[in-house]
Amino acid sequence: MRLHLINPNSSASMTATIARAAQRVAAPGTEIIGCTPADGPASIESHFDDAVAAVGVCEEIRRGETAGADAYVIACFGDPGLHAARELTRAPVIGIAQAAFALASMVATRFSVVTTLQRTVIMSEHLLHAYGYAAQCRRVRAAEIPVLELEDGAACMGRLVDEARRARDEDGIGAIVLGCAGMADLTAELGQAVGLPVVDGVTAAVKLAESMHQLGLGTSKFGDYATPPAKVFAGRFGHFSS
Ligand code: 2AL
Repeated sequence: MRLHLINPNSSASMTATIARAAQRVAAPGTEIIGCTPADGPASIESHFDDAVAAVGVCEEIRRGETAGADAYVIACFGDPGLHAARELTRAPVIGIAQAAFALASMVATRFSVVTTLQRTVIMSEHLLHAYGYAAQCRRVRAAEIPVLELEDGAACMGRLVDEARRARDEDGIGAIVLGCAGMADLTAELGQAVGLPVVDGVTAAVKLAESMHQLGLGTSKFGDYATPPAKVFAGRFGHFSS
């Protein structure tokens, strides 16, 4: 199985970190192909970053369709471009936020999210409502760590542990969801420090993608995930014309 792991931001070193975490949990027959968009923001920490990154994600799906991808993971906690990406393929497309919420809701009735910057909290809250998990999430907390600082995991661990312990002690929860793909390699250490199940969306999404592939479950082409109507795109989006 060829799993295209799309890091929607343009930081290749972060793609490598995410791909290593994915490879550690992947089944022997799963090939993880880390993809970094050529164009886009270095990190995704605002609605603007999210909107621009979504185009890069769509471009990576189009590339993946030519390369023979069997499944895609969108490895940013805002799930940028998820619905658009699903329109462009019959393969499963998993967003790490939706994957993490799904698994967290099966190990605990209540969970909290520990994410990066306070300004991204609303983005996670919007997704919780959109996906139907708002009732199970007690709180989305920010550790005030810029995304690219996560590349030095040791320097961030103290702030993440402090926020996760506050969630454990104050929120009445049974599990914690990590709110950034760049936290994927810190999951086990955080779980040990906090003593609760810690759900990372990257690894959750990889295992869900493998399950869907094995079950023969792809993205429906019946309804709104059908291929978008052919039309002309102007200017620098001309390559989307069909
Ligand atoms: C993220 C993420 O997962 N990747 C990125 O660039 N930004 N999420 C976040 N909450 O800041």
